[in-house]
Amino acid sequence: MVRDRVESFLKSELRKKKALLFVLVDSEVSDPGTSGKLARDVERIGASAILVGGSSATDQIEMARVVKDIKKETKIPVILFPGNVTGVVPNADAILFSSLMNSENPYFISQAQALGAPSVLKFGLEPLPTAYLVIGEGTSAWFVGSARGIPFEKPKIAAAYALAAQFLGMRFVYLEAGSGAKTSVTPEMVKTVRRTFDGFLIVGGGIREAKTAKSLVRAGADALVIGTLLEKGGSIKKLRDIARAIRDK
Ligand code: 1GP
Repeated sequence: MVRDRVESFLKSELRKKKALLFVLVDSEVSDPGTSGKLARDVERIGASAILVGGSSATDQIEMARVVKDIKKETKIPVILFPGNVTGVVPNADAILFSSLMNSENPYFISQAQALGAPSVLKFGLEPLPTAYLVIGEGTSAWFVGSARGIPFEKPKIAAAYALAAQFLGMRFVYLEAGSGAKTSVTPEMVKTVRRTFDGFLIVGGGIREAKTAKSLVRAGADALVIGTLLEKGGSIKKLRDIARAIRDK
């Protein structure tokens, strides 16, 4: 029933590429009818997965429609990226089954997960056990998730959370600067987390330049998430540059 197809796929991709590109589609920002085309474009560029969700996406009907549109157009996995129980919808391949470990509200650490888990099972979504760590302050993820943001200049704190996540059996860590963040997580933080955490390390928030992407991968990121860059008819060309910069071993 619960399989590990997506996790195995990501691992096999990682054997071929230096790092993977995940594209985030916020179902409430994407224009209706365009998500399928966007998915096709990003698959061609070499994205390994499409994430659907985000902390401000709450309309389940819209989200389910976007997932269906994307599934029709692509072969790469569609992975839900829920900000709440409303982020659990059918027809996706997997879900970042995340605990916002540095939230001040237990709801985002374990209660939403308990409320959402039965639907994850019912919809046959593959749960990818993820420690979601919010870095810095002032973003939607930080506000909505009641996070006590880990300061950008405190990489050891992030590493301690990542190690705790590993001890708890989580196989994914997501270092999140927040969608549209002014600056991304620092390579220094990625490097410090990489030294202690040996699972799959995802980094996202505020990545807009190939140069930044490259430095994060060099520091040890396994996958980068790009969202805002592509919103509102954003730049596919820039995404292609990023994909090239992080792909080659
Ligand atoms: C947000 O990490 C993702 O959850 C992507 O961030 O929108 O800044 O690319 P951007």
